[in-house]
Amino acid sequence: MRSGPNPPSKAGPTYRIAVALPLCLGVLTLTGASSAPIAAQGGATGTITGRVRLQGPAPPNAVIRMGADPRCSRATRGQRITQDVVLRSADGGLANAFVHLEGKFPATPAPAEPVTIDQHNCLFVPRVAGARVGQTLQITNSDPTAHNVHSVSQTNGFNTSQPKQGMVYKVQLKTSEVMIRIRCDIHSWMTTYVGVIPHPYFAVSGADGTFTIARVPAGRHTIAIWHEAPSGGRG
Ligand SMILES: [Cu+2]
Repeated sequence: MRSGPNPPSKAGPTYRIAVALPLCLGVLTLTGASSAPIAAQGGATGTITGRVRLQGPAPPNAVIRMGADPRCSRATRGQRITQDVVLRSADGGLANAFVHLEGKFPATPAPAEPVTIDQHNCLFVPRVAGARVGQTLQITNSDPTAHNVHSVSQTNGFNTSQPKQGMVYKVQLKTSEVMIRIRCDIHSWMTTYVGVIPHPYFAVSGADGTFTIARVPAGRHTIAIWHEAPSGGRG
């Protein structure tokens, strides 16, 4: 693990981080943002970029058998659908890590647009998402079969059926939570996770493991990284 600032640019300092995440929760402390030149700018912000990497080979993802619902089987015929718990790029990048800053930040309004999750071909898409406290989560059933969205959460709980294609469910997320697990009670293999954060400083790592958190206030920050793998998706 290493961290450190690049020379400040017009857009603000950029921090590049390489994180080795051997399939466990990782917490990275980023230092350097509190250096005098940056603090002296007053109100300065910077961009944190990083890459979550998995050392060693990725464990195999289980194949999903959709035979319990012929409509799901038809939609995915000829495809090898897997439970994409660990997605590792050829050079070690780990996708679907939820990265967020810890600590308190000045209050800002949540975005008016919702965070969207689709149920497509009997899978939740995306598998991992992030949202603000107060933001709306919108879940759509795009399949010609019945789904159900059941949040396994104490404070952001919901459980509703979506029996028809095209149905849309909206819910306002009330409290911070890392992570809400949402499942479909009809199709046991369907799982998605949503991290709910009281500030805008979070990201989900992409296919190559990279992430970007923009407009971060100058200072010393701690980054927390969550990944589904420790519980094997059965949390
Ligand atoms: Cu379902």
